Formats: sequence, structure tokens, C-alpha cells
Amino acid sequence: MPFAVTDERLNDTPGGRDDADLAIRTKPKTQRPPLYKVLLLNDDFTPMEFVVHVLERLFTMTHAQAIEIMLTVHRKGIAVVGVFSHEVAETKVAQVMELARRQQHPLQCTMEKE
Ligand code: TYC
Repeated sequence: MPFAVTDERLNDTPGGRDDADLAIRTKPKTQRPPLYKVLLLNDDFTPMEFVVHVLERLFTMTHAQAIEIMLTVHRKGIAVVGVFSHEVAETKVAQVMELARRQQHPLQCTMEKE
């Protein structure tokens, strides 16, 4: 069905004719892709400077923004570090996990549908 019904009340007129329904289908249906939050989790071992570095490098934050988000994760246990398409979110999570793995830090990053 190529067009969205713009007003539910007008759609299903009891006993209405089909062409009357067709006449109000004027707005094209558009699909917005779902967005995903990328979340960073706190732990007791990953150095603060490493988390700040990761946030600057992979999430295009200034140093000040990266410190702020890192401290939020440190204090609250978790924080959203960005919102992306499914593909970009998956890539960001993989990149964070790979940087942490290489340095043997237990830093955890995950994604969740918005
Ligand atoms: N809690 C860590 C520490 O005190 C710092 C830290 C912050 C670790 C954020 C992970 O996602 C994190 N060294």
C-alpha cells in the first residue's frame, strides 16, 4: 500500500465506497529507520584516561565532553554515548570492544533500540 491514511476517522466509513477511501490516501508513507543507543558501562579497572581517549576517538567528542560522559558512567554505572543507525551502532560497539581488548581493559559497551 503506497500511501498512508492521514486520518483514522476518515478511513473506514461504514458502508462507504472504496473510491471515497482512495481519495484521502494522499500522504506518501515514509519509513524512518530505527535508531540505537550506544551505552558505555562502568567497571572498577578501566583507567579513566582510556575511557576519555575512546570517547574522543570514536564518538567525536571534545576532551571536556569526553571527561563529562566518562564521569557520568563512573558515577551512575551507565550512560548513552551516542545514537546511531543499527549498522553504525554495531560498528561503534565493536570498535570500543576491540580497543579495550587490545589494552586488556574490561570496558563494556553495548547497544539498545531507542
Ligand atoms: N570506574 C573506572 C575507574 O575508576 C573508570 C571508568 C569510567 C571505567 C567509565 C569504565 O565506562 C567506564 N578507573
